[in-house]
Amino acid sequence: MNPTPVALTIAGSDPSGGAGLQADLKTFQAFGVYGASVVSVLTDCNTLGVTDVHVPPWRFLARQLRRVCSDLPVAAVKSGMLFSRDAMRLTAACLAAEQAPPYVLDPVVTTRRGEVLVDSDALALLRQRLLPLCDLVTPSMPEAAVLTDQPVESRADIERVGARLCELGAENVLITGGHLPGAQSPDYFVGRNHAPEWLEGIRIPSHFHGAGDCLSAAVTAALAQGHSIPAAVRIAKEFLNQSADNAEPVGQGELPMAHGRLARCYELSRGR
Ligand code: PXL
Repeated sequence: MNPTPVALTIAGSDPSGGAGLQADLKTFQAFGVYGASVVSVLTDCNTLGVTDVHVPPWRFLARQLRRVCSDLPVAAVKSGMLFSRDAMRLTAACLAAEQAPPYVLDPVVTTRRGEVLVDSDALALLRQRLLPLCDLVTPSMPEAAVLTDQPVESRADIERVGARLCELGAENVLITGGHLPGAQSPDYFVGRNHAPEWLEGIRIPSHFHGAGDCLSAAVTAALAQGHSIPAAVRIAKEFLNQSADNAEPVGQGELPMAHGRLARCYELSRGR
């Protein structure tokens, strides 16, 4: 019998459980993938927003990374809210190793409400060190705008900054189009070896908490299972649609995704 694949998230903690490493672990679980989590930062956050951030000492993060990576056979890694320069530097050092597993970079730098989730001096490091290391980067439109320093409001803007993110070193880019006006909510997928492609989708008219985390975690889980990047992107998009469709208002603000109730996706991803 094949052992259960292991996926690692290096991410922030969301105590309300809808975003951050908690969302990642729930998503890994839904795929039947064993989830490990290294905590980069702690947030004071719920479905209504983020009010505070606590950064643990960098040595503690370094120790967590060493302990987990020297123990578990990690088959795929994602990073989420790293926040600080130190967390980015340590993540880059960990992923620059020769035998590093596939790496999905969720560039968590801002929320839909405009809350800033990155230290002001850390953005350059994200661009310079992490983008060139990743196999896939998964920005929302506002995140793509921050990363490229260009406005992202239309499909044409998305196509332009998608090419720019490849130039900056990303192997593959998936920009989510949830902030486009209208009834459609397409995602744009482009890679160095992948012709640009719009993955069409219908907007589900709610505001979600942790949707981007769920998407990048689902890609990571599918990669840990051995899928190619294009296949993992398709599986993840389907997972996201289902978890959005099944989302319920658990708290008083945005809807957390329904990661936990989607065991069927796991079967889908294994069957492909
Ligand atoms: O969804 C972005 C995000 C990622 N990580 C953490 C968060 C949030 C948004 O609230 O709190 C820890």
